[in-house]
Amino acid sequence: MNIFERLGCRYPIIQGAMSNVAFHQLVAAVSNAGGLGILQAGGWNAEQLREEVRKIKQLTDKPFGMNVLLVSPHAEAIAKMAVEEKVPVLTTGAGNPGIYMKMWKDAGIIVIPVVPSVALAVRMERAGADAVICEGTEAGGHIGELTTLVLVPQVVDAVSIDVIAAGGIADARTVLACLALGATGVQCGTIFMASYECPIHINYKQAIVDAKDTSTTVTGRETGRPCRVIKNKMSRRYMEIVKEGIDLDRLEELTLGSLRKAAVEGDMENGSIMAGQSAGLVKEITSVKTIIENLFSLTPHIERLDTWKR
Ligand code: TUI
Repeated sequence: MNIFERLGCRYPIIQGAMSNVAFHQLVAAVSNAGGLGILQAGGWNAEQLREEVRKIKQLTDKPFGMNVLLVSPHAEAIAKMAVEEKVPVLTTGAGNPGIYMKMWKDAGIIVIPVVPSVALAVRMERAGADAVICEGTEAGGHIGELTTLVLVPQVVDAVSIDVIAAGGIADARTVLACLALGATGVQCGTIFMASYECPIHINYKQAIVDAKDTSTTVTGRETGRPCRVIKNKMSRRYMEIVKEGIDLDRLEELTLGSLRKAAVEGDMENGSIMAGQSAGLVKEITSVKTIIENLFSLTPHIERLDTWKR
């Protein structure tokens, strides 16, 4: 049984844990539609997230998950809260979750780290991960170097746990392509922002729909914190500051509140509009259920594809 069958998900899809975006409304909608909704953890503390977990449990009886953003100052408290609240699935981002693995596995939690390389995927399998999410550089937000197309098959060859593809997936063709690469399923973020249920400002959703192939750029390569965003006044300002010399404190100050500014206030000039390259494939704002059904409209033979894998 693959990881989605073990969980009882109708569709092999995870909703990415987008910071300041993926709150209880979106998570519950995705899980209720047959996918696996994941609660974001960026910038929130353990007690705020505990409330969100409890709201999700009221809205769905389906499995859901939470992300632990390993660079967060609250990571340790959030890691413990997940055990106390019996969160069924954890994904991790922006680091190596090795120090928490034993605690989570002892608690019976399914752990699915995001990995940007073969080496980390292999290390995660040895540490007891149930599956890995291979996120290509097409994805939005904090990213690695490799594309989904080259990362996924190399990880599929290197590990025997399930591999979930992420980065650049926003229609039925891109889902099918990932399954052909040997992925068990996909993780999508950007397309779920353009849903009725996603609790972000309408301007942010519209920016995703309006985006074309070349609308995103990567800020922060020079500082070692690459982050994909939709180009705007804010991304240009960030690049100007980097040119003036890298002042990490100044850049941190600029970025920290800016994602919230875009997602909550709808400020498309001074906000940081994190999104993946797949925004160019997103054509409308619709329901989570319609999004998922469209993504899987070319995979009626999904079982057969699965047997190709190894
Ligand atoms: O985490 C993401 N995407 C994100 S997080 C975010 S908010 C943020 N807040 C504060 C600082 C940084 C970001 C916006 N977007 N995706 C998962 C992801 N994980 N992408 C890349 C990685 C990654 C990178 C290095 C995972 C592991 C890793 O390991 C390095 C090591 O320790 O070996």
